Amino acid sequence: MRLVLLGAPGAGKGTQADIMAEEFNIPKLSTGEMVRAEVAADTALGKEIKETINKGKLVSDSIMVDLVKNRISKNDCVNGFILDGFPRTIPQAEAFDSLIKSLDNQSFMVINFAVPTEELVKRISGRYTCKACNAGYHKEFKKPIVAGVCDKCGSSEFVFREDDKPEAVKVRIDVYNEKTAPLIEYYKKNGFLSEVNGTGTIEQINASVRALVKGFNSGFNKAAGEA
Ligand code: G5P
Ligand code: MG
Repeated sequence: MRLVLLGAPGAGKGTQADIMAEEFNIPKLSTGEMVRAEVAADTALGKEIKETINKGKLVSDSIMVDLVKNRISKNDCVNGFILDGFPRTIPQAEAFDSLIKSLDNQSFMVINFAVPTEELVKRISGRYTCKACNAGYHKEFKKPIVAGVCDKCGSSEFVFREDDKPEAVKVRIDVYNEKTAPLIEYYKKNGFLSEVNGTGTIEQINASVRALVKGFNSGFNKAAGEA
């Protein structure tokens, strides 16, 4: 299964990608995590893009397309993957279409999470992640089972994202509206788009995502069987 998750900053892409990746045993390819890892490791690329990311702006299309191309060519992607945060501009979507065509032209599903801006800000302002394993939490919506201890790895060190500061969040939302929101129309036109009302609990949104994926997979298997 190939799944592309679209949505504004804080819409829940990463949260749902983690759940679905575990359930389907396919990797989550988060371009945000990829670029943050470059910054944390202080690589040449990390140095080049650090300021852009921290200010809430987009990294260039050519860098992002190369990162994704490389990542998708790895063996663990042969049975599918979940893209979280890519594509994010029309040129990235076009490059992704070409990449899929050059691979095997197998269809993919796009799910867009629609969440009102005030809710996005609430989600982002309460978010924190485990420093050791990157598991995501929220002060109100997703607390660890044992306070102060990561559910996944037991670490007690947590971090906040530099680009979750209010000035950068405002830029990220503006950039989303200008560059990424047009992808909704792009994928509507080619018929790949499904939409989820992203307001609710994580479990409620997950139930909607699962229902859509189930429908897509059964249609896909039927088509494959008929071919
Ligand atoms: P990222 O890392 O892709 P954004 O801005 O697209 O960053 P972000 O902020 O990571 O997206 P998300 O993944 O959609 O948001 O949201 P999330 O973390 O799952 O959820 C947010 C919070 O709400 C969490 O605390 C969670 O617990 C809670 N929550 C989640 N779901 C629900 C729900 O259903 N209900 C409730 N009540 N709560 C919920 O990109 C970062 C930067 O990297 C660069 C750019 O600089 C970008 O700004 N970058 C790229 N640049 C160019 N092109 C690309 N393709 C790029 N990709 C990354
Ligand atoms: Mg995310």
